[in-house]
Amino acid sequence: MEDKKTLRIGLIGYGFMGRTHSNAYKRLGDFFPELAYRPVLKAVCARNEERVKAFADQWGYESIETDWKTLIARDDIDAIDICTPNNMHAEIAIAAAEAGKMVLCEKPLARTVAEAQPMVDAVEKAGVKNTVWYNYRRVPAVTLAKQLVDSGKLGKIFHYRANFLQDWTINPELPQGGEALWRLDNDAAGSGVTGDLLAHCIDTAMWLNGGIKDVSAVTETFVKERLHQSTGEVQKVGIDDACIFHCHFDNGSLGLFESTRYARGHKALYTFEINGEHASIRWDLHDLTRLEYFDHRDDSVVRGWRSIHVTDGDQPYMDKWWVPGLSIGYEHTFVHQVADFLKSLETGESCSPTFKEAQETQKVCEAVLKSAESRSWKETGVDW
Ligand code: SOE
Repeated sequence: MEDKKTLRIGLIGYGFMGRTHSNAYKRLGDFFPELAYRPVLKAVCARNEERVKAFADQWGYESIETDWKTLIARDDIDAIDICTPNNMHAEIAIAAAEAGKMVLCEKPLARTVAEAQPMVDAVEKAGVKNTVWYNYRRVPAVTLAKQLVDSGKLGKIFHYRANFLQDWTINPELPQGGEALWRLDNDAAGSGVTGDLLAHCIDTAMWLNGGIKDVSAVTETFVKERLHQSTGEVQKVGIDDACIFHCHFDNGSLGLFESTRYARGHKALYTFEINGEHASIRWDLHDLTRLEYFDHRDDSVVRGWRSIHVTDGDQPYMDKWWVPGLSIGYEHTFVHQVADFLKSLETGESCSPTFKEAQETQKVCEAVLKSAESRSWKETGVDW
């Protein structure tokens, strides 16, 4: 164990995502013992000293900082992990790269394409490893979907359909801004469901089905004003509460995407379906272990949708966990991303999605918002 190389982590932000990443670093060594590197929880940083200390004690961080600039200046930190609200990603990531640190950044990369570009430039100029936590790619069933598409089993793709539905902001009394509710504040988040939820769908979609060429979108903000927690005043809501768009992919297929935080009864219903000339696949986050598959080439008397329980050792990532038939869940997707990041340190390859790849998702998000605003089709400019 101790002859392993270490990756000393400095985590910034201790909200929900800070917990998912911390859990991943802690679990890694137990399930991926073959990796040459192991993460070390060196420091966690947040403004509130008492609370960051409590977080460090709970999750086993060796030290705390209350100023991210001090954290970045430390020479006992190799990688900065950014789990702050979106409006802080750029400044921190650029400073970290300039200080020669590797950077792992929560999604979306930034609020806009313009804000993300200097982040891409900074990591490339510094030559530091970087990745963006689009974790759903690393659900074993989703990675299996990628293998099936890449193998050509589906044939020519005609349709890509994705939804990400939630219902947690229906209450108009819910304030915007502040610690747990910054996702409702346009200044902090950059957008609503487009950057928060559709960004996941777009990342997966382009990974599975290639670049998105152009988009036509509609957005809606159902609750127009909310109390702002920082100012204490009722303020206009700037985020999109719901967004629907359709698009052309570079490969000629059509895409249809919908996201909302107003779908009563749905908590995090991320689903996608791909229809190809020979076969179709579909996946559902609420039943994330399963990949549904239909193959028209099957013998007609037994032809039908099959539900593949992705738990066998020859299926993606599953040789690392239990025995066939026993499931893993949401938190493991982050463990897989850490494993792939550490592996990339060994191989010298990049850990996808890199900042550069995540910038392509930003381009689609921005085209979607511009399309909705102008009520017209927009080219994305994506180079996939
Ligand atoms: C929002 O509720 C949220 O937590 C997103 O920010 C995450 O990226 C998504 O995975 C689950 O929903």
